[in-house]
Amino acid sequence: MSTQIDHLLDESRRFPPSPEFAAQAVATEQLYTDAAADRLAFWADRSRELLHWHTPFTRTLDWSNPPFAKWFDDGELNVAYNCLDRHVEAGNGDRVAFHFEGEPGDTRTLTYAELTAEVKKAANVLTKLGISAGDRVAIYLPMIPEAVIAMLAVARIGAVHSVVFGGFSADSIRSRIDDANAKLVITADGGYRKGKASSLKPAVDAALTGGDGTSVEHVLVVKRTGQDVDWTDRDLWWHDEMAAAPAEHEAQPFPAENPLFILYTSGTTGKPKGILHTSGGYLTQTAFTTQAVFDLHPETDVYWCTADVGWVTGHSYVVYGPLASGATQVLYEGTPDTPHPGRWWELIEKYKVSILYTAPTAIRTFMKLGRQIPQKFDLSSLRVLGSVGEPINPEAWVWYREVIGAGKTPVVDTWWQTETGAIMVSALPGITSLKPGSAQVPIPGISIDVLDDSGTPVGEGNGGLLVVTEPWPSMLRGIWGDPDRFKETYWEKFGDKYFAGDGARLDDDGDLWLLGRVDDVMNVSGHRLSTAEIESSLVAHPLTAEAAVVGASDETTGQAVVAFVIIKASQTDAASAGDVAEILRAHVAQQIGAIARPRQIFVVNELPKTRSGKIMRRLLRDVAEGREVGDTTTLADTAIMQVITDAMK
Ligand code: 6R9
Repeated sequence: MSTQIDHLLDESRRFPPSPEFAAQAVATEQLYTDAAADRLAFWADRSRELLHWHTPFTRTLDWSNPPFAKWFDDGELNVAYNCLDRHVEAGNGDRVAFHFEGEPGDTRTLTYAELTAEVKKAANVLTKLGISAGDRVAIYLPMIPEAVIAMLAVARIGAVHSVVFGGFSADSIRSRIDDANAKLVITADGGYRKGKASSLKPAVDAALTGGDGTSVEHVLVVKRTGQDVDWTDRDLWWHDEMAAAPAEHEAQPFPAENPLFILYTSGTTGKPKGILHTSGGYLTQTAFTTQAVFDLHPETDVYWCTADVGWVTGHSYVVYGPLASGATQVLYEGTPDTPHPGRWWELIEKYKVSILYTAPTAIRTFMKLGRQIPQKFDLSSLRVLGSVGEPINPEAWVWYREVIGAGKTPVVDTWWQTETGAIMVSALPGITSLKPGSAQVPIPGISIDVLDDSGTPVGEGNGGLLVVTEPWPSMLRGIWGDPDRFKETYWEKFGDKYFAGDGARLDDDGDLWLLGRVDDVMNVSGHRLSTAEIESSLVAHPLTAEAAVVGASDETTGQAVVAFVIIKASQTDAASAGDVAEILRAHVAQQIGAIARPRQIFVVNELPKTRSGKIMRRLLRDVAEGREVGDTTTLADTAIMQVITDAMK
């Protein structure tokens, strides 16, 4: 890691904004000045300017009971009204909200008026099914318009959605439904991925059978692929319910701190954390950052964030931020390489996309395929490019700008997390002189620092731990049902400062370089996975005695899951090492989801442990990355690494 960082810090290329871009930019220097003068007044101004408040707020921040923040808490608003009706009322009902493109090539255009009408009907369906404010609704859908409609309908009636990524398994759905006591699940028969129909409903069916019963009363099923599905008494077709639902629905105001959604994310222990976000502060910061960071001009831009709504990026930068801003978006269901490796570029040409927001793992994949593929398409509509999910290495950054952005578009590298709800660190196009590989500076109104282990700021030129030093509007309000874990995970280390779990370095200009997680959380293709969660899945299999999982660096996905397992003595004859690896890879995919499937599994006789019994993952990472094994002096058995390395030859 350290040689890589030294190399990064040698990066001397700079890309100042062009005068033409700066002249038309949404963000101005004044934002930094205002935020520095009075941070709370700055956010109050943004909130009043960007949102419609049914009842205006008079209090900006209540931090009397840290770390439980309340923003704008005496105000009332309706999140869906802010994303829909008000644009229609302002005369923009005919503006396209979504250009939807299914993987097989089917398309659907939804204007703001049409999207509003769909959400009103869906809100009536939910009410008829007994859902009211505060109830939890699980959503397990492909990237189709109904995913957005379902989320907004839940928000419209003041209920709480918990979106479960469509790639997750029945067990993952079950644990999320149980943790939040969801009353309703919204799913589909299936969706299109990699050129074929893949099923979704069977996973929901499996999640709802067995165990001690479930809180779920109904399952609402969108017909997407038309494949056969099993049917039970609790199931209802989405299209039947929508056809029968009244068209009118008036959005009621809810308090600013009304819960909006729960989104589960990996922590350092096995159990995913239900990150809770609320309404007014979250919508303020997602709307502000959509406009300032991506330089969104909603009348003329076509914006495409490629994230799935199952991840926080899809929540904040497909649904809430862009819709609150009145943006026109592209929504694409499928994989980037179906039916051909130029599909994304074809979509950009077709819809004249001007703002593209995607992840480094995708950019690196395209780099490997070669520039001749994007060069076949007209990408001249692009004017801003964004990156999120993991550090973007300078070479990928420069390729992105040169090949996709014709050597002229700003590239903004945006650092944030499920917990932060919205972008926290990013250049602002039109203002910042860009530095490839660095996320650069906190956005206006956000206070970030880098501390050493004892809590002292490291200062420029040094590395340490990234913290947020002041509460921010879109911050998580807690972990669902577990206030103690919320305090322990994020606040215990530095008292009054939010500990993000990322290492970072401040360079001599004061720009931030993100260095990856400092805990046992991996980042695979921009998705967070916990080593502990995959280890517990592996040891749950009858073949496995012990398991250790590490994130090994991977050219394409950033990190890849590599597992070391010890097979139970009673099972060693049962299967060959090769078979064992295959069986266990399939097992993890089935238990957690395909994204967690280990790239490699090594069967070993022992694991390297300290005298206190902690697995030394650092050493296993050396092995997995093909490096010379580092310092083994704290191992209980110093010979063990030699045995493991030999066994892998
Ligand atoms: C939005 C999102 C959060 C973790 C975060 C960090 C990594 C995200 C990054 C980045 C370097 C960036 N991360 N953006 N690292 N540069 N621009 O990805 O949320 O899934 O919760 O992941 O991702 O390690 O802590 P989430």
